[in-house]
Amino acid sequence: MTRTPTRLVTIPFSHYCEKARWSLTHCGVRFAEDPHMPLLHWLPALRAGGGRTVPVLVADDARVLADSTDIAAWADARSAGALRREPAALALEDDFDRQLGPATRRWGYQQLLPREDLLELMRGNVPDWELAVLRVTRPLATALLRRGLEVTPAGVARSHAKIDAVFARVGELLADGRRYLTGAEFSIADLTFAALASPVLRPAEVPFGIPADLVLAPAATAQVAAWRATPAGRFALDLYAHQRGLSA
Ligand SMILES: N[C@@H](CCC(=O)N[C@@H](CS)C(=O)NCC(=O)O)C(=O)O
Repeated sequence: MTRTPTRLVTIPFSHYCEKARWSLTHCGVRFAEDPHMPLLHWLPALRAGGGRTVPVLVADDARVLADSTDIAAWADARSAGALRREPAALALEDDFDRQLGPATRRWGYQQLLPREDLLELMRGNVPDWELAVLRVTRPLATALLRRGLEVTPAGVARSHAKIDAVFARVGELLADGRRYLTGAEFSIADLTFAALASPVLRPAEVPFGIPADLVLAPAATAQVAAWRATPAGRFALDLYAHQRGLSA
């Protein structure tokens, strides 16, 4: 059988895509990224055999995985267990996927959607024609994203409270001095927490997407600094500094 290189269809600044990307890197799986803008990712995702969301992985054996959790499990199986996935870690992964991911995404979009420079920031990361289409359709695209992701004052306030609650729970876990969330070893729980917290912590080591040094509005900048200063925020930033580039 002819094998084509493993391909990851993404939105470059999506944190679920970052979770999949980090899992693949950690497990030493080589892949090519196929990045697209939100809304325009639908067609490539569907064409790849996935659904409406990214990441979608098309493996070199033509297998298709359309969820970051499945991609992490697949990467781990390929690398004979490089990514620890014991039941406690999987339970935390699932909780972060359900609670933290949607909340940090909503908070991030609240900062980004009003920005005139968002499209230019993505130049070089996605096909140019996608930027041209979104430039012309920007009001409609923005309205669709706001409605689809519930980026409203009430939605953002709820998400802010949820992020605080998840960060507090992570802080409680770490309070006994453990190195990682489930004990002495780095696991999928740690990776998932850091990746899904990245839109509100903005670590410099995220390899693709919104530049970490992009200046946000003063209130958002202050909020990022406050989240960074929490035990959970410091923990995630430390994971990015020391684990993000490493294969197991
Ligand atoms: N449970 C999925 C969630 C993926 C997800 O929500 N992806 C977002 C990007 S952050 C997406 O593709 N949204 C597009 C849409 O819903 O149309 C996973 O872990 O892969």
